[in-house]
This record gives sequence, C-alpha cells and structure tokens, in this order.
Amino acid sequence: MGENEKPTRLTRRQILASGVAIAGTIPFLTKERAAAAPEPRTVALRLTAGTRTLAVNGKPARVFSLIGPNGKPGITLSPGERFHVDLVNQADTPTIIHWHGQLPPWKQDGFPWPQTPPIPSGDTHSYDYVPIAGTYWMHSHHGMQEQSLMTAPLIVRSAEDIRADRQEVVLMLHDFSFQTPDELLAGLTKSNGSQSAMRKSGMGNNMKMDSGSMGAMNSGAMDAMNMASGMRMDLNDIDYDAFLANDLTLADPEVVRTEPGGRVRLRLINGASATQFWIDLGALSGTVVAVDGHPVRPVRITRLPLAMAQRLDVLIDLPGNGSYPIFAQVEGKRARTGIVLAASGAPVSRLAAQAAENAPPVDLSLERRLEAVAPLAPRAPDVTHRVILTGAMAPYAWSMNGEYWPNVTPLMVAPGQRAAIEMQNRTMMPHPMHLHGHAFQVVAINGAPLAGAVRDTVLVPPMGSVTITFDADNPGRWAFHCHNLYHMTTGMMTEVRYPAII
Ligand SMILES: [Cu+2]
Repeated sequence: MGENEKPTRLTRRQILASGVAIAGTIPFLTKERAAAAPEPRTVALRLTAGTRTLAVNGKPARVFSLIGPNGKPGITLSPGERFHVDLVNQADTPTIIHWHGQLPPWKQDGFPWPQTPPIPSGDTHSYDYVPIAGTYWMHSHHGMQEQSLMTAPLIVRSAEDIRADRQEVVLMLHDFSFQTPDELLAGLTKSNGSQSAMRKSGMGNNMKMDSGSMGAMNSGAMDAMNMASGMRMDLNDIDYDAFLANDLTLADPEVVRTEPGGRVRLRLINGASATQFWIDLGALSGTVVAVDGHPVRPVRITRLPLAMAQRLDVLIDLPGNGSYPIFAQVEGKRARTGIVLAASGAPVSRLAAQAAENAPPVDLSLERRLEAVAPLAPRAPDVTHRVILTGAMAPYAWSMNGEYWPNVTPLMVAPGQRAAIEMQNRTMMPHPMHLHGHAFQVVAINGAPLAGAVRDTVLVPPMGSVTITFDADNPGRWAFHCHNLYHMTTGMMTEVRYPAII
C-alpha cells in the first residue's frame, strides 16, 4: 500500500510543515495568531503548471500537474491569508487556471475572455485577492486540459478549522482515460454528424428524445436507466479506463493513517470531467457541514451524492482503531474508487474495485435536506432569467436556450440587483451547472420553494428544474455553464454579464 507521502494527503503535521515553510514571509501561525488574522502576505506563493507521468492500471500516462509551494498538488491557505499566487506555466502549452468557487475580481477568475487570454508557455501570471474559506479546487479552463488532470485542490482554512483541530483529509476524484480528450470527444460526436453541420441546420434546439435518437446513442459509452416515466435516462457519456482517488485506484489506494481519537474532516472534491459519484462511507457515518465550501446545517448521512465539480465537507469520528474504506462509486455503474482511513498499525485488506450493484443516478436527495448557515437575506428578485437546458446524445451537442457557446446572448444583471436563474432541463442527461464569481442559493427544486444551500454548482436532473438566486455584487463577465466538460465543449455555456464592462 502506498501510504507514504501521497500527494494530496493533508494531515495536521503537513499543515504544520507548510506553516514552517512560509514562516519566512508571515509570522508563524500559532492558534491564537491565526484566529486574530495574520498580516497580509507580501511574497507570492508559487504555483507551477507542468506535466508528470502517472501510473494507471500498471501503465504510464502523461498528464498535467499543478504543483504548489510545498511541492504537492494545489494550494492550502491559512486563515486570513490572501490568495497571492504566481502561476508559472511550464506545461509547454498555453493554459489558464480557474479558481473554482472563489469570488475574485473577474479578470482574476481564470477564464479565457478576450480581455484575459490564456498564459503562453513559459510565462508567469500573478493573482492577488481575498479568498473565501472552505474546500475549493482549481482547474484549467483552456480547451479540455481539465480531462488531462490540470486540476488540484484549493483549500482555504478558517480560524474555526484551526480551533476544531481535526485531521484534515482531502479526497479528490477524477475520471481517467488513456485516450486523449480530443479522441474522447470525437468518439462522442463522430457518429452523429459534425457540430457545425448541426448548428447550420438549426438542430439541437428542443431536440426530441424519441426512441430513434435514443437508439442512435453510443451504446458502449453510456448506461441507461429506467425512470418512473418509462423514459430512459443517460448517464456516463464516456467509458473511462479508471477512476482515481488522489491519483490512485483501489488496486493500490491511498491509506491515510488516522491520528489517535480518529477525528477527521473529509474534504471531498469531484474533479472528474464527466462522472458523478456516490460517496459511500461504509461502516462509518458522517456529518455534512459544508457544500462547495459554504457551511450548511449538519446532516448526518452515510451515502452522499457528489455531482461534477461539487465539494462536500464531512466530519467523521472513527468508532475504533480499525481501517475504514471511503468509496466513491460511479453513478449507474459498479465501478468505484476510494481511499482508506486506517488507525496506526491497523491492517488494510484488499478492496474490490467493483461494488456488488450498480449505483443509482446521482440525485437531489441530499440537496433537498440542505440549509445554508448563512442564507441570502430574504428579498424578491429584481431580475429573473429562465434558461432552458437543451441537447441530446445524437447528434452529440448541448446548449442553453438553444444557443451554443460562444454564440450566446449574455444574461444581464446590474450591480445591487438580486438575480434569479430558473434552469429547466429538457434533456435526459443530468447537468451540473456552475456560475463563476458568485455564490448562489438554491431556492426551488421542480417548482417547490426551498431555503437551500449556498453553493457554486448545482445539479439539474433530467427533465427537472432548479432555481438559484444571488446578489449581483461582483461586476464583470462570468461564465455560467454545465460542468460536464463534453457538454460545455459542445456548447453548453453562456455568460452572466454586468453592463459597461470593458
Ligand atoms: Cu451538461
């Protein structure tokens, strides 16, 4: 078992070590000092975009990397620290990295707008903004680099995290293929006619989900599930070669040795490009305390749905000195990945890479139970945008209001407005929708009002609807898109825009 020095394991000792490493630039963080907000950092942290070789299923794979100042993937910030980062592009190709869920000024969001082009190979770009605390992540927004693992955790610790003194464990998920993203995309689109031909023909707008189009689907690339309506639902566009948990499979999973007392804060990140998971705590039960970095009222739970790009913070108190697998099972499949929490000296048995049964589709069962600790102030929306999610597997193309990125009509909001977006999914695929630059509250599911979670990514299930509201308090140009990389790439993205942006 590879339990030593695995990249994203985060123990109190490592946090301490990173504190020592940065002690030359800010005062050493004792618990008291951390709670009292340290001095702003004046020297930038270095984040390097590069490449590395990963072993998957016993075979080497060339993938991207995002290595932080301590030589490990991503960045962990102490309470009160600014996000002051020099991003060095050593990836031999242009890139731009998005700080998913963070609320920086728009030109630091890491999206390839004309005003903020990708960083050329060999160049460095600097960022400096006040981060929000919680479990976040970073990923390339350039082409399909995200599929090739240009992704990493971005953890912003709070003073409360320090006081709680729990062992922090990051579990980041990926879907992996030995094919290139371009090959995967070609596999989805080739049998269905080209995207441009479809656009010219005006198809793709309110495409019918009839049995003919279902039959034309790439049968090896999806699982279909029967729904109550008798219609079939599409899951998993792509047949991946492996599912990774902190870069490893269950054949040789990360084993995190737990500290005496066994009090863990598990920071789950779904960094997969086109896969949703059920987190299965097995013999353990956990308490969800935050979603997408934002605190929620505690929910006690053992199986947790995790849509693409979403995060969950789960408190787990280990019942004994044993070893406990944390599984992440792919929706609609038996395939799973995971890590092991194991007390010092506890034996770790071999884990099957397949569960006994297929997992159901990821759904809104947890979403309905969530309640933000800090909800938006009650207020009627000043502006409401309705967005119809459209598209189909054949031809493979996805859109919003029938428009394909980048040929879209921006959704306008003005500073000071309370904005609402009602998303109606008229497809048989689930769409995890992500708004840049704002934290929104989930206020309705299928028309039923809800005082739900504040978050940055919400799943809109097949033929379902979800309404979100947010305060327009961050002027700029903001991407709003499905976080299934292949849906986004074939068009399922639009812009939320403020007036008079240059
Ligand atoms: Cu989608």
